Amino acid sequence: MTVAPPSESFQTEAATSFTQSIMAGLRARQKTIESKWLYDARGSQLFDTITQLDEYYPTRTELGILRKHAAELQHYVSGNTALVELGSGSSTKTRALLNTLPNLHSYVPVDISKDHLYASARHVADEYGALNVIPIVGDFTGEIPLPAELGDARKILFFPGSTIGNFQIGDAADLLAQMRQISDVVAFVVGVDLVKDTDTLIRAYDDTSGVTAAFNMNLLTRINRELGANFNLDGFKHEARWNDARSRVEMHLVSLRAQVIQIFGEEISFAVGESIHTENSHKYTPGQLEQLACENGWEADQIWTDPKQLFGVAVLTP
Ligand code: AVJ
Repeated sequence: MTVAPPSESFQTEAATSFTQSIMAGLRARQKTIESKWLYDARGSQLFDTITQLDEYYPTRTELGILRKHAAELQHYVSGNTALVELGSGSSTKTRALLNTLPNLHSYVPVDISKDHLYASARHVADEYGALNVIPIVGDFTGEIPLPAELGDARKILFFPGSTIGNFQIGDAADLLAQMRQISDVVAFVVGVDLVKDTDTLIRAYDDTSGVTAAFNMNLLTRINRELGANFNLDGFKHEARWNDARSRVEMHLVSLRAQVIQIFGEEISFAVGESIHTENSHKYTPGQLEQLACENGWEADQIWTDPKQLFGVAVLTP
């Protein structure tokens, strides 16, 4: 498999987009940073470590569900069928599908973090020699530039990891509606973390070993490195909060004192206790997930869960 590096223009555009997003977020009344920026190379490594933590149940639980049920997806594979994975980091869960669906013709991982994407795409290509692996660097919240070589292949969309939970409900609805516009989709497999007791949820986002704290704080390191800001990490702390009204875990970086940071010659001030809101992880009930799907052009064909109902994998059909 030959994987052409992204063009120079893509990289410049990405840098501008990052700058604009960070500046807009830090100027907001409730300071915020878009969670997609968590995943630079270091952030992606830290997230891979998070997935192994005792407290962070979603990855292993979803993997167990996929290993138990993936064979049922064979029903959707016939002739030229492609697995299109949205937001593939290490494609760890992908292997549960690729191992069980040997007749897949292509695998198309789509991710914003190009280095991570290309590395994991090469590993998949090496492991699954007969599979046509076509990595696409892109932000799946926009138009996905699916490769022309897919032609009229039937597509199984794969959106694991409860990444849909990062989206505000309205944006999640828009994403489902957008995915519904992709041609020749026969199934859309979506992993979603389910509502549960607050203690379990908070522990999953504020582990005792501090890996999630490092993941969140890495944003400030990235902004210092890439935008020349002067955040002093000792002046901030990671915080995970349960927002019951919005049914979501929120990650925040809380200022421990009144302080001012400089970025691009602009001063951004923080009151003591003021936070930068860096991520939302929305939690659904199976019923809420089914309703969201049905309102946006899909049928909830099945929702597979684990015995403790911690996590759900929905199989949506057009
Ligand atoms: C990969 C976005 C699904 O929201 O649970 C893990 C990211 N953030 N720990 C999640 C995350 C803190 C994860 N997603």
